[in-house]
Amino acid sequence: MTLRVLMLAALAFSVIAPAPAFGSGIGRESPALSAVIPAPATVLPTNQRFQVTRGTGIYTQPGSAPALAIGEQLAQAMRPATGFPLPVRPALRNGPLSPWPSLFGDEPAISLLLGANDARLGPEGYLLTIDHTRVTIQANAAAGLFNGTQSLLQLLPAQIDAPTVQRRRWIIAGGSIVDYPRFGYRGAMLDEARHFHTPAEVKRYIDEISRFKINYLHLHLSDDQGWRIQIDSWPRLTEIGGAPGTGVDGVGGGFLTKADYADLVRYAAARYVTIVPEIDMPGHVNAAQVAYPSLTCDGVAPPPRTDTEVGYSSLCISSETTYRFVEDVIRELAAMTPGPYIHIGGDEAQATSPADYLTFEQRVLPLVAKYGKTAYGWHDIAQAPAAASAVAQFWGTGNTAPDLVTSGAKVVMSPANQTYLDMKYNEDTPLGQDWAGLIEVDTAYGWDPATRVRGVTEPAILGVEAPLWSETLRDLDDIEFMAFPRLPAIAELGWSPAATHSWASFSARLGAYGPRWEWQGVDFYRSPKITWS
Ligand code: TNX
Repeated sequence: MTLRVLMLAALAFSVIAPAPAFGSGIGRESPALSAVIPAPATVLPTNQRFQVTRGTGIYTQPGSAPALAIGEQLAQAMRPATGFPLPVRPALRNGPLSPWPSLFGDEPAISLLLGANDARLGPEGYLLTIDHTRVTIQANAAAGLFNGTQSLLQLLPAQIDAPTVQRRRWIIAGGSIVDYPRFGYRGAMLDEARHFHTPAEVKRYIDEISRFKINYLHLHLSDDQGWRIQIDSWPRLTEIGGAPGTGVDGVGGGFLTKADYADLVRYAAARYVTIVPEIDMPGHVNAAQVAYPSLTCDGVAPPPRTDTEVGYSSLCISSETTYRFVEDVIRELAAMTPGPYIHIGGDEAQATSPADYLTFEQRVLPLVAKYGKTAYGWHDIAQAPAAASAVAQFWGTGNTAPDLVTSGAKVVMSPANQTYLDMKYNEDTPLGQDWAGLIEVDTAYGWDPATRVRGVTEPAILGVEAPLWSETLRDLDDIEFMAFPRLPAIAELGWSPAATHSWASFSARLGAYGPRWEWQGVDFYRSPKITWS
């Protein structure tokens, strides 16, 4: 009773508290409910609208620490620009059909509730309903709530991403969204080997990709130039392979300690992104051989390399030292990785004979399972029968891959001429390569994962991934310029139902997204294919 009176007093105070001087253009810049990238499965607008005010609270599923954490993340995303307190508290009452979250009666509220108990949604889907009194996100699991909050943020005016208070009204279009992913794996890959990117840069990239419901970040942690992850049983890998000057052109260097890696895993998990570590083998191992000459067949250390050639190094397939090394690395990686996958590379092994390649993969693929993880590799691994229980990442440019079709492996689609974020946009792009072609944003968007490779159909496909190789990319601005706006195109192919696929719709939504990247300080490519707001 007393509590109720106090609450009413608080509500009254919030009503009479001095209102901020709002600017003109009320509601004008609120996106339509259909503005979200990637496109939701179903969008049903109404003519209602919800206004976030100084009195708005965020209410979360009682007893759920993840829901409370997601509520706090949502509040943190909304506080700087609104200047509102947006208190986050567990809801008192709730139910899947009648979410009634608040202590305050009909105070405007945003509620994040679990127990949606809706089979369509799976673990990552959500229902978002918006009317004039409340915004409700319901999901079966926390990942779905997080995804719902990412959609909600895109429904606020673009200024929501501004770092300082913006005087305007925060109106959200009314209606409902039912949303869930087409594929469970929607990845981005970052090459840490060619140029090392610091944990702070990787975190920022995680922030940027998770806005588009990307749920895996694949880190390419070793290559000919450098070795970027601490392995206790082979310490020279990072002492030498991560030393200053080990980046392409002798620039940079560095590596992740186990503590750095654990911190990244945690940071990613809080954004519902799972880290997939890759150690590339049997090729792309020059840095490891510089550190440990016993990994060559003749025991002679090769010179360190900071050029961008590929296909010249190979582990010694007939040597037991090789397998001791590989097993140590896989064991340590598996122990530090909570996610289900360990990526063992397997691409461009031109310095390994075909017979040796098969011998190697037949022996190494099962080692990943031995340490409780699913083996994942570039599509070349599909030649090995042991790849039947693995995941193979298609990185070709053609539309055939016979080994992939017969192998039984699950497939992640990364066709190089559509998803490679290190390809130039056009001939004049100052960064990037062009061996797989020039990739404008319409090319990145213009394909279907389920028809891309003959015989690899929807049931075999785990998802899509957009790799970003970093031979030419040094800092976060470079990464952002190559990833955006192409990464959202790949995210939409992975998330949205095929029936929603429309360049007209996507390009319009992308154009309207531009101001968000500007407020976020993301250095995106202003593609001439898009009419930017
Ligand atoms: C090919 S695609 C590679 C990488 C390069 C990339 C540059 C693949 C599996 N291997 O070693 O960095 O091209 O675009």
